[in-house]
Amino acid sequence: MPQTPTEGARHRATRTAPARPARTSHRAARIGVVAVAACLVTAGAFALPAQAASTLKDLAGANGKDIGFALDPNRLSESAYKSIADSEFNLVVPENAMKWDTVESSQGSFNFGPGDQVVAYAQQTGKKVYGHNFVWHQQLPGWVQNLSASAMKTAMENHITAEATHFKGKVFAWDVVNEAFDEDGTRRDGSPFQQKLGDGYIEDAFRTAHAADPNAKLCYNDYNIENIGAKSNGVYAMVKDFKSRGVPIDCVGFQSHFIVGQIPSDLQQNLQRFADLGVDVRITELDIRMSTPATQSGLTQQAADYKKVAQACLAVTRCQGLTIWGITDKYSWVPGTFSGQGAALVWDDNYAKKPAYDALAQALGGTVVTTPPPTTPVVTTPPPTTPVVTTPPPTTPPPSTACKVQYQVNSWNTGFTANVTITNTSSSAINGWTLKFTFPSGQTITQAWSSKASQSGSNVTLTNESWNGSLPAGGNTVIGFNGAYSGTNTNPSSFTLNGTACSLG
Ligand code: 9MR
Repeated sequence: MPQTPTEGARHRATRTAPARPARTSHRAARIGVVAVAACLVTAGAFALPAQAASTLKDLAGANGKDIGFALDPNRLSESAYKSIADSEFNLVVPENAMKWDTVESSQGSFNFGPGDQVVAYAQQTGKKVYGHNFVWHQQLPGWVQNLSASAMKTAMENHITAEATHFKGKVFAWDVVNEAFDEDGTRRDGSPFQQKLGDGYIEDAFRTAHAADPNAKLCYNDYNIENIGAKSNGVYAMVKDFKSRGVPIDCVGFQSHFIVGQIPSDLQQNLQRFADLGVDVRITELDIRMSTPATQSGLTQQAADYKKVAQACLAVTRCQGLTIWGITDKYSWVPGTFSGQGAALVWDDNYAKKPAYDALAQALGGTVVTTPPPTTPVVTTPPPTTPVVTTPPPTTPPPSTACKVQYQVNSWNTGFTANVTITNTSSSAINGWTLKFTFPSGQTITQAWSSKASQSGSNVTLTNESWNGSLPAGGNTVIGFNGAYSGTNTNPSSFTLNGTACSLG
């Protein structure tokens, strides 16, 4: 089937195709915003999306989803980059550090240094590492391309075995094969693996990776497969075939290099049909580009688009999360590939949050704070003849703590991330809180965020930070921590807040 202009426009592999203008007009986007703004004004409310207190990591974690970014370890020396990387994400993907040209630029000589740096950073900051990638026709050293068929098969198997073995237990999932399909849904003719080894190389790659690291999740990753169409149908047929024959495939990555206003309307449906084959799905390389310089309406449309993508993933149980292909527009791959386009990420060139940040946070459940309309104070002046009655000062009832705790955990190997939502279910505000619980199976906290943690034996005490100590009646806060365990990771069965037992839920 012929390549559609939309598909061609979405990715740099077809960068000669002119990028189509966004389907949703800027005018439509403006009307949308005005309508929302008018509605908020009418209700006497203002929106503080994304509540300064919650990071994307807190919010995604509370939904049991990963929120990742493509990391260039060389950028960590920049404090603004590092501070966003540290606080906003619970997963990293090495943007280039684990690709073939870095890892094995000459045959049999392995350089895991850059990948090790990514792993070390992830371990220090409590993030999972998603490996990218073993087999791809790009960033592939010339020596591989020049091999005979049988030598290439051996080289591919050796490469996968060496890399999977080196990172075993440190990388929880891998893009085993990347971008192996053409736009018409057939195997990519331009891949040297396809040319020399034929269709069977993909299956061989998955079986080899599984033999080297049986615990790693093994994924197929591609672009322009986010909609239901010729290309995604080709991948779908392969996954279905693999599942029916027991080829070890666990997941499919949808890169999602989008253009503003062109998020496929069937994204969720497409993710779901893959999930229904019995694989996990994931948005793996999200960015949403526009013509530069960015306009306000472009940024507004982009925010709506980021939200749509997050909502599609949230709506699919097997969608493991979203990974954004970088942090700041300053270092995105887009302008270097698509001339005149960029501004595709969530932080701008100066690391300021773009509207897309709040939109993502809201999609992930960030609170919108609404303030009731101001009520006109009723001034009552006592009539002059009324005798002055001295009323004793009202006695303040002792503050009652009633609370609900939701404990959500995401475990891997011997580590886990827990997100704990504390809700004040009483009718008065709580000012300052201490949450206590006991770990039932010897877990230890290695790093906590949004609270101060201390642990004595199995007893854990978490106290509020200065910014989340006040919980209005009905209000909540999400805190989290990483931990280590061995054997089982049983959830704590009860929690107290300021000494009072909380309900669970
Ligand atoms: O972002 C990556 C960029 O730094 C590299 O120069 C480029 C090389 O082709 O690869 C970029 O990442 C790609 C990813 O590995 C696979 N999907 C498409 C991404 C954007 O090109």
